[in-house]
Amino acid sequence: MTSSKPKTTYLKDYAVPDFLVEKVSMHFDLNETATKVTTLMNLKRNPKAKNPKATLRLNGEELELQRVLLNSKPLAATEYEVDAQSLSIAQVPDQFSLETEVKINPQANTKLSGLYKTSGNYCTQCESEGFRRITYFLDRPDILTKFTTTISADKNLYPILLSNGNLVAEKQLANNRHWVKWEDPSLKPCALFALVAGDLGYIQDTFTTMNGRPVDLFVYVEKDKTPQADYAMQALKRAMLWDEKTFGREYDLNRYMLVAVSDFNFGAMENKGLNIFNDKYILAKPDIATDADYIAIESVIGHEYFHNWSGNRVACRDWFQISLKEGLTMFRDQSFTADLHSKTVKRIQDVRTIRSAQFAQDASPMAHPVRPDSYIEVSNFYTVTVYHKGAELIRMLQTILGQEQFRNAMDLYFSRHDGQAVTTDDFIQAMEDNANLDLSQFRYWYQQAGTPVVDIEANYDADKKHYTLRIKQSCPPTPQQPSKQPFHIPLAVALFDQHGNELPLQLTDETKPSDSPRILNIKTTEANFTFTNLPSAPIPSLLRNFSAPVKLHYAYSEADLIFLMTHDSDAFSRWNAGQELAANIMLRLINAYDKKKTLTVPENFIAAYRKLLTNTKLNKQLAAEMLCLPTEASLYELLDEVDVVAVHEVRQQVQQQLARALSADFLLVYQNNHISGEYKITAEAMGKRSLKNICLAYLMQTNDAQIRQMCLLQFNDADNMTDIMGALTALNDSKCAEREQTLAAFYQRFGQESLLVDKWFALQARSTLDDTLATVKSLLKHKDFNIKNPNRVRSLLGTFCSANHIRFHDITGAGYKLLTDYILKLNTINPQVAARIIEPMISWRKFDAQRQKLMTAQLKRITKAPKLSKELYEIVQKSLNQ
Ligand code: HT7
Ligand code: ZN
Repeated sequence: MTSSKPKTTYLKDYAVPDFLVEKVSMHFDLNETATKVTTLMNLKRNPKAKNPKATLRLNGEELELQRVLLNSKPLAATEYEVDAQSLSIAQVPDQFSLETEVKINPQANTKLSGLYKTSGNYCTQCESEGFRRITYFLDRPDILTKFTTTISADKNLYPILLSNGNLVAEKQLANNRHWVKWEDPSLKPCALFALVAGDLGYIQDTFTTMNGRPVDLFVYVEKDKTPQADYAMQALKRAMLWDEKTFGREYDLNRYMLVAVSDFNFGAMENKGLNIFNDKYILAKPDIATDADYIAIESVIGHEYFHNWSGNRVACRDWFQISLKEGLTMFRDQSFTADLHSKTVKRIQDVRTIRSAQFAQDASPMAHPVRPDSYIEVSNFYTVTVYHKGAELIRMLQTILGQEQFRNAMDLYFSRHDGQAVTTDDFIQAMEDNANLDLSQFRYWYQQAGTPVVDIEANYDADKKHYTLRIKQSCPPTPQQPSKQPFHIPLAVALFDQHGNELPLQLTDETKPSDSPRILNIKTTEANFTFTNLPSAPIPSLLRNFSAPVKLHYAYSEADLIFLMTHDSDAFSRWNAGQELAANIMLRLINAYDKKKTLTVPENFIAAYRKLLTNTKLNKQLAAEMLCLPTEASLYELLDEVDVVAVHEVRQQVQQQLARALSADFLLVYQNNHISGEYKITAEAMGKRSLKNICLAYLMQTNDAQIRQMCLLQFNDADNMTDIMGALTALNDSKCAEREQTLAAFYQRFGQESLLVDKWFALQARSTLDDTLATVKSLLKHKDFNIKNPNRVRSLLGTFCSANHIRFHDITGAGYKLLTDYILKLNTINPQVAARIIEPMISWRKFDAQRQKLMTAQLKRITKAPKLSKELYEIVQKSLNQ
């Protein structure tokens, strides 16, 4: 919290630490309101420090200091200084021990950063700067040290006491308390420290590593939830095996623990050997978790496990380098999911996120490079840009280097920097050194914000049989970066003849054709590529597999897009062509809507959809993806000024016209795929479920009583959550008795399952019915709404504001006011959550004048909050001033 203007931290000011920590021992005497934390560390001056006489300044926040001992001698109050952020000691020798004792209040910690209580258990969250809320320390990621942790607590209330590393001693104490000692042999930053204490249930298993070492695996959950932990355990074992096979990475400790908690600011945290998860990414059984939940659980468990190498053994030097570990680890978890399930479907889903959320961030006042160069509050930079665009950069490197070179370069990176805290430049350097490549221009991807635009024009010369692609790249200005250097863009290209044959690709200066598709490396603002030996004008397939995170402009005709939708040899590109076709048609209709013209979906588009529905050979998951129209958010990215109502109405109209024209086909596909049997998480079974549920959603657009009955039947008969949610989702935008009935039945049946109550809140928040704002207001008063639980806040308020554009952007401004009321409450309760849910309001410049006025009025209201958190200050200030 701050009353004065918060300070900005700049990458250019990075300096090595003045002191190093050789080792640290901590003791936690756990108590709900007054936990005593004793920290003993061995410190020495850093020989590389600029100032050999520097004052020792330890970070610390909301700590009650009890005593300080230097080389075992208590310091007098005059020998140190304490303020709200630090403990400073001016006179220290070159090498010494320092012991501090502080008191903290875990029960009052609603920020969920540091040590806090969740559902009766204790847990910690230290990344990025939570450790300083536990003890005074050099809380920066380039301080790597070895931790020993002892914990004492009431034995009945907290029988399980966990920390990083290996359990080396346990004993019984007086007053029914017990004591444990954990030793972590690895070097780690304090951000990876963890402690968990509680009355938890667990399951146990073993994984034998590629070198034959057994690792004991544990999954800890609330006591009655152990039957829901099996899937997580199996997912962990799959991740461990995959990382050995794909990247040659072996786990290093003897023990690996996962813990599920119900109050968590994020998805999960990769603490060394003791990963802590938001319980929604651990708990699963078919009548609780949807197919999408199962896939997400496996991917998040994989993500945290993969961090053991990318993030923990090779750590970040400073918090500007978050993408070094997050972009890389996200790329690794994306590859894991793609390998275990469908490569195409995974790619489609990831590209959707980039196009709707990341492109939006790149165009927003919070736009920042993958490696930001300044921040006020670092927790604001765990963003879709750092994670998802960061992962795209790694994917481009893999494309540029080729699979084999990339794997070798990864080996070099891991072995060169094992046990170090490094930078994204070090990562690129390893790529360059291994492949003997110059990637200096590629580095701009880390340094420059904004989404590059690639304009392509094609020309066919029938006499010479030449086909030329004229390519231009540009990048719009972003805050602090008015002009940009050209990026190194790998553009994957294939050419097709009229019959759908892929053509050999030979550039004019080449002696023979190369494999298709090929990568055109674009490094300048303008580049021409001329292909030869082409007997007729080809149809180009550009940016295949979304080979770079750019906006591609090429004037495809509708006929070309329909051709690619059916003939492109790459399934991703077939989906992409369908999306582009749909988006073009919808943009035309948005224009017509503004001019009050009738909205008619063209016949050729309906015919293309009919073809999709009647193609029984098409992979069902892909068919389901292809049937989804571009989201409202992705259409926003194609418009200079967003007309919320027009976008919504047009999307609705297109759905309705498709549904009416193709109702018989939708019904047949629904029936053919609505088959019962044992619930399986196979591609085939998931494909059937997603295809039938999307058909059901279309059928509901026909406003037919029989279809509503079908939804009801599916809801009542379903033996799995995917089908239950499929029925509820299909009914969700219709004012009908069946909707009321199923929503009530859902709560009645699952009201005790907190993760399902989240789904129940989210469903209602997402409904486009005109009374949703009122419903949300009343749900905020529901007995199950709890502002201190981030999942609940995200499911109700987060969903309403980020996924229900038409109701959130209500022209009265009531949605903005509601969000602001809660942001102001969350400002003190949990500023990290507040800073997430404010996002839909920060890009107010994209909207019409009236909405702009209403949003800015609410943003200004936030600036007047008496104790505005750094998290909100940074976002609101950037939103209003940039
Ligand atoms: N590395 C983890 C980041 C994280 C985090 C950051 C800020 C505030 C709270 C947080 N909880 C977890 C998560 C990950 O990417 O694996
Ligand atoms: Zn991560």
